[in-house]
Amino acid sequence: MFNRDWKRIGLLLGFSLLIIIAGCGTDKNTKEKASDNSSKNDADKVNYTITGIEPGAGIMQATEKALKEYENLAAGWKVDIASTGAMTAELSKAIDKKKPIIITGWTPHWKFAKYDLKFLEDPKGIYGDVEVIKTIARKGLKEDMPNAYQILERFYWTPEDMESVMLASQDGKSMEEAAKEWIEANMDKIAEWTDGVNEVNGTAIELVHTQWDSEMASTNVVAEVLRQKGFDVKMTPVDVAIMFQSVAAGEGDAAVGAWLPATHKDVYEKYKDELDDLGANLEGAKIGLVVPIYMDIESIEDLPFPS
Ligand code: PBE
Repeated sequence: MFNRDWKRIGLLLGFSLLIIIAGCGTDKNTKEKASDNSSKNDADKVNYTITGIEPGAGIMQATEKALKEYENLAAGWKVDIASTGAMTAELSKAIDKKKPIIITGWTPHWKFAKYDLKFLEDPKGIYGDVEVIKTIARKGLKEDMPNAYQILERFYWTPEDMESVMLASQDGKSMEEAAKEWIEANMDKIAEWTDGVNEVNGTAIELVHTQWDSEMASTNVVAEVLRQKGFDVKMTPVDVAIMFQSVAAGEGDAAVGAWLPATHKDVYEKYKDELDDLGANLEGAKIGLVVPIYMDIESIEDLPFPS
């Protein structure tokens, strides 16, 4: 009697376990299918198109490379050349409607504070790893303007510092105003950069910079610190390639927006012997393909082949 009952319970248990396992199996298969379908649907909806930014950006060059080197992308994906403003407008529209979108994205940038976004994994390493933003100067600046050089060489801040300036400007302040306010609130940091640096009387210095928010923030902060030491600072907006070329040619005095070792690799390699590399002014930058977290995709490799 005892034995028979246990056998029955055992049988029942075994049977239910089987059902559970089978259930899990089915569940998993349907889930996988659903996910395949949803990434296919998403890809159809975005027309197999990545929303890009300005053609001169390092991230656009990397994306062209990704479009060649990932088989699935090479099979017919495209990147839209646009502007950062158009890209963030598209992003905001998509997120409002919970629609799919794939952008060329980077951090530090306010979009990560404003929206829930994720980088797609990049198993081929096309977009590089976490990188730094470097300060570069023309050869001879150290001798010609030792005071400015010292400040430029010491300029170092965190992604959070940069983000707070970018967010203040995003909230409607001019970048110059946002930079001034950040400086007032961070006099201890400024003191580290300027300690022992002599004031000058109107020496002219030219900073060349790209016009992304990150570089508008850093360049405005450094420009203001230099102004407070008596420099007459000119800020010249240029393209990535011109930023390096101008500093290498000794036309621009310095720049604080060199994203390395990945984003600006090619142009840096071209000019590195003709310029002075002052090292990182920020650590923890990154570029890649970015999507809203509600999209069911984790890796560039899993973007579907166009059919
Ligand atoms: N960015 C922002 C630039 C550098 C700063 C990542 C869009 C780029 O060259 O790609």
